[in-house]
Amino acid sequence: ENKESSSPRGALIVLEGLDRCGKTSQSGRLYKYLLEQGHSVESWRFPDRNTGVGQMISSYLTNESQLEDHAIHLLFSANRWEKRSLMEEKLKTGTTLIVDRYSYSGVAFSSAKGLDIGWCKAPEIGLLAPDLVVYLDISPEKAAERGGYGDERYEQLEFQKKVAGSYLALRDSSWKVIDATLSIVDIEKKLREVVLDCMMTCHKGKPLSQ
Ligand code: DGP
Ligand code: NA
Ligand code: NA
Repeated sequence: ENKESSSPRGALIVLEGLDRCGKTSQSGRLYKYLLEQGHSVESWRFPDRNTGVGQMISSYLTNESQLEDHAIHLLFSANRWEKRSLMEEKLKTGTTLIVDRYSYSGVAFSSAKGLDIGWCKAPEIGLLAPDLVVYLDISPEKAAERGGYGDERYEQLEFQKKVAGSYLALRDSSWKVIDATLSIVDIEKKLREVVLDCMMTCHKGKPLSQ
């Protein structure tokens, strides 16, 4: 029997939410936990600021450069495309990926600027489909209270309100929504539950899709 095709694949787990919803620290905690449990797992994030495209995105986000709204949208998307083949390879060889932001951020943030939602979705077609999307739910007002926003371009209450509306429109019944105002430990517990359940389904042979 072919070893590679019979070994269980990894799961593509995506965390989404407004800025300061706690996504980044929860993905770190989840990563540590899965590693300790002996799983093959990696923690990823988008934008990945380490690539050439990622550096252009980073200077846009820190207001060091200006880019037309459609142009930056396509760069964010390109940043996901440039990691696609590595992503597929990792998943197929059994590594679970915990990904902090993905295509949904792309669509939510750009459509919040008023770009057509269909146009926003188009460049994401053909990227790998997540096995699980977890949305850490917090109101824009509560998020803004959390130690204040940094200096980055999108970290403003009025804009985050629009992003929240976009996420609400994007959500479907497959998303797992976790109340991001619960304690860190309670969020972590709920997150582990939905993630372990998803990993089990992937191990059982649920195919990877686009
Ligand atoms: P983060 O590194 O997670 O703080 O993300 C940086 C900021 O960029 C954050 O405000 C969310 C936003 N963002 C992430 N992905 C995309 C995307 O694909 N398109 C747009 N327009 N914004 C994004
Ligand atoms: Na941010
Ligand atoms: Na973040």
